[in-house]
Amino acid sequence: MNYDIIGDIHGQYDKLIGLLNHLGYEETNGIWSHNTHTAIFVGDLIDNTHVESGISHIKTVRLVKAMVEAGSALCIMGNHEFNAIAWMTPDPEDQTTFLREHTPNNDNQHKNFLAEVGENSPLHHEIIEWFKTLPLWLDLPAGIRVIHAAWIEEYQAVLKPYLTENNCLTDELVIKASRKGSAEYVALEALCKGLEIELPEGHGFKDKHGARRTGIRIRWWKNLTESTYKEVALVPEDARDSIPDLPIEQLNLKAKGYTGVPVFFGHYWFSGQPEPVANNIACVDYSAGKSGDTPLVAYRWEGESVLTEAGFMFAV
Ligand SMILES: [Mn+2]
Repeated sequence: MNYDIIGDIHGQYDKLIGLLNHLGYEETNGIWSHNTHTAIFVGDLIDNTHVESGISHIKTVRLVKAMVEAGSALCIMGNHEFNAIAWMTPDPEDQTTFLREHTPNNDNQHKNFLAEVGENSPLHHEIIEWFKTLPLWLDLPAGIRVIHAAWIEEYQAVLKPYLTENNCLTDELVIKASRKGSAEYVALEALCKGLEIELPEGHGFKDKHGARRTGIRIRWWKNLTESTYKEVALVPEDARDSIPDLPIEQLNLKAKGYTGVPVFFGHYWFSGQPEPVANNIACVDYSAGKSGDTPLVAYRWEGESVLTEAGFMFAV
């Protein structure tokens, strides 16, 4: 099997059409497909804080859903699809609230999607029901794996008892994974949002909003037991000098370095020239969600066990 693994779209419909054309997909009766390749979407189809002519949440979801239903694509769940489900699911313990709180911050991330589909409309319900059918990860017989942010088997094992046989969420897991601090919450956060660790006492950095932070997102694919904070930190370049070049102290490390078959993920808003982060690991999110000409990126996989820069494709 040949697969095109496509990064986070965040409603950028025009970029999606541009990429599908570039990859040689064709539209027949409203459904995009390719003769020899199957598309795989890594999640985060929705949520863009901008309103622009090239952005359409509805058209993006409809296009991907039609491909999945026709068998020309697979799609997994991103953190934004999970959030969308939790946003409209009443808390069974307090029916006046929702599993994802309707706070101003949460609303800000989601409001453009809600405005487009019409909150609580039949279309909104239809889309959320479809999101619930998206698996959390794919482990394909052809020899590739796909997850939204981080492939960490210890956390996958935590969720496995609450997943369907196709690795989709059950209603029970949507509730459990919405309870801050629960094992299921921690596991889902890690898989869909990546690993974070605390810096040693007294260390911190300024994020892009100028706020001081003491926790860092990390390169989960590195062997953390042999790395320093500075080596694994995923922080803005101008913050890197603030990160200590000290061995990582945390004892409950989940990531010992990934050594399996090729794994693809999105989520990280990478920039620059796309390239694998290791022979068997590649991120396909190069910030297509941003305005302007940041590309929607795909990796065209044709059976290789060593991933290469040449495998990345995007319309320029
Ligand atoms: Mn994401």
